[in-house]
Amino acid sequence: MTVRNDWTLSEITNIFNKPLLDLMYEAATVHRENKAYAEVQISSLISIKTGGCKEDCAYCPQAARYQTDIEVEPLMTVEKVKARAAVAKANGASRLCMGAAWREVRDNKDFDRVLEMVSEVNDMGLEVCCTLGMLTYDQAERLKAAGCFAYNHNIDTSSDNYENIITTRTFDDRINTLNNVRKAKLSVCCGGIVGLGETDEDRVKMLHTLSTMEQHPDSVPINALVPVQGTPMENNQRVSIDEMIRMIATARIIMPKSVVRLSAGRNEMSIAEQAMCFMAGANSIFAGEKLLTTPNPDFDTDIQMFKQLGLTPRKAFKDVVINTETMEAIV
Ligand code: SAM
Ligand code: DTB
Ligand code: SF4
Repeated sequence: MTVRNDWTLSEITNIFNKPLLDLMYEAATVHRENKAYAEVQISSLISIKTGGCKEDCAYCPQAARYQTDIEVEPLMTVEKVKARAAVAKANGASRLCMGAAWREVRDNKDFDRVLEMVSEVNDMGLEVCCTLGMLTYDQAERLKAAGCFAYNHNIDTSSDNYENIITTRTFDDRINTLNNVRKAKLSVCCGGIVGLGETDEDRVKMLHTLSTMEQHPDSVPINALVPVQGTPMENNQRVSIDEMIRMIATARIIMPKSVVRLSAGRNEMSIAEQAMCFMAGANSIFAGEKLLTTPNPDFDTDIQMFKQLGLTPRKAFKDVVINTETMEAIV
């Protein structure tokens, strides 16, 4: 399986616009070159600090400037995070992703507490992922040293559409954080959202940015917008299943070795619809009854779906190579 970083916009456009069943078939064929195609990574999310965010991301219920029903909550205690991590692990999760409604990380007591959470959850044998906003290289290194495995920072949409969605930080700020994450040898989790009012051209451009990175993101979350009352996107039309399949299948074909995550939006999907996404190459989900603030299928529902579809949960730290000199994970 060759991994290419030189995709052109026209090549991706041609793939993206194939008749849906041809596109699915091609993506499924690429996916089946991976021996473990029926393995799906289960990642569980915890919102460790909720609401009151200064940013203006138009999709986000946690932005302070929008009148949503979200209750602002301070940074969780380490004990509470550990308890939630234990429940996630008992339900088959191999990764725990901790999200904070921050614009960026600051070097203060809160960050020290996050580092403690990271270390404790890593000691429980779970892959720790954090999504805390913008990060300097030094902060990325501190996370890595504490036992953090991955960092999620999405580009969200195309560079052209970006200013219509967020004005309080730039597309280049995002890329800068992603470079810091990569340089600190954290696993890179980076994807975006569909349903923000973007065009198909924007979707292709977003996939082009991801697939022409020097190294593809190790995981690529594809979120369907969850429209939340009070946000500027509250009345956006729901993303249809064929649009999700098209994104997932194209991502699978152009980034064949990355984990593609069927992310936000599963609560509104039937098992048959999700099955088509797995067929089209999705091999990860967020599980647990809440994403960060919005509903998601509960663990039992997903365990049932795995049984029905013959899927198995992927083990933590699978395929991770350890440098025996430094004992560091090579990602
Ligand atoms: N504050 C940090 C940041 O923005 O990087 C971390 C948390 S933020 C909520 C993580 C990601 O969640 C966003 O980049 C966006 O892609 C996704 N997200 C937020 N609200 C969403 C919504 N309503 N529907 C779908 N995805 C959403
Ligand atoms: C990602 O790509 N999706 C997750 C995670 N990374 C942090 C977040 C989805 C949030 C959906 C809206 C909410 O629950 O607040
Ligand atoms: Fe804040 Fe992140 Fe929500 Fe943007 S997406 S408003 S940065 S919590």
